[in-house]
Amino acid sequence: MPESVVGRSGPARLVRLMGIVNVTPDSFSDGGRFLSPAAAVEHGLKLVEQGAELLDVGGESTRPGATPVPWMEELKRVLPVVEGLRRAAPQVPISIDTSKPEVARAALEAGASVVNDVTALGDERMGPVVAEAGAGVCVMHMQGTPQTMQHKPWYGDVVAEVTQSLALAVNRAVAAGIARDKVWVDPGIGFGKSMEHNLELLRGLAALRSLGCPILIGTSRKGFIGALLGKVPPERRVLGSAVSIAVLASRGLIDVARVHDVSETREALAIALAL
Ligand code: HH2
Repeated sequence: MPESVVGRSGPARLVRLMGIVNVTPDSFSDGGRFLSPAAAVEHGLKLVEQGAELLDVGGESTRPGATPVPWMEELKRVLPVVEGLRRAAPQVPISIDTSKPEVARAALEAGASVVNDVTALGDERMGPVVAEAGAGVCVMHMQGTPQTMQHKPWYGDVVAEVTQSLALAVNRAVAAGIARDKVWVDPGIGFGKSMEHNLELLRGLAALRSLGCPILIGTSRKGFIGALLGKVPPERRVLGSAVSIAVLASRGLIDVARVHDVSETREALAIALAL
């Protein structure tokens, strides 16, 4: 590899883009836009055209203060979308963004192959559901719950504590029977973290490499980007989000980026990796 693509923390590497398909009325940046299954499927297909290699379908907002959704309602939102995407784009892997085993099981049966669990297998029934399906899992770090997480997040050493917590989550996944090479880790940007915590984590992301799992990152349109740019709303955080992914990729720190804006991120990545 030429010297010029070797970043501070390791060689730049290709990053897979996970396109976000939120089927919710209240997501922080795209809530209510894709409520009908047809609109959500169409959006997912557009993201694939733009370069998404996998799609993350979610039916419950986890923004700070979000109201939890009963599993039957969540399932009603996501199932037709998973089924529709499976039919329309059978080659594209689908991940289901849920922490509820009932929703995960149905989505896996309908063709999803990854469970994106922001509670890192918080419900002890989740691990076996993923294992029985032979599926993959993304375990994400969160301090508290979406209802409480931004009240007063506190850490002694945020990088060490998140790494340790994710190590335990990986062990839980493997103990439940999930193949180790199907476990991804995610530090959970914005989930029980202040702006400084988010920045420290992103700067120290190399520590997560010690876990030996692919690293997924979700900076897309998040609050810390809005704050860095001077309190701009989610729809004006596109460029900042793309830059965050390009910088992390050029340092070789991430493997999968969960993004709303696939085209823009892909362009930023193309330049960052070429340089
Ligand atoms: N962020 C959100 C939701 N799911 N999953 C992972 N693994 N990592 C993340 O950073 C992550 C996630 C929140 O973003 P979004 O889905 O756009 O908003 P909402 O939760 O309001 O639907």
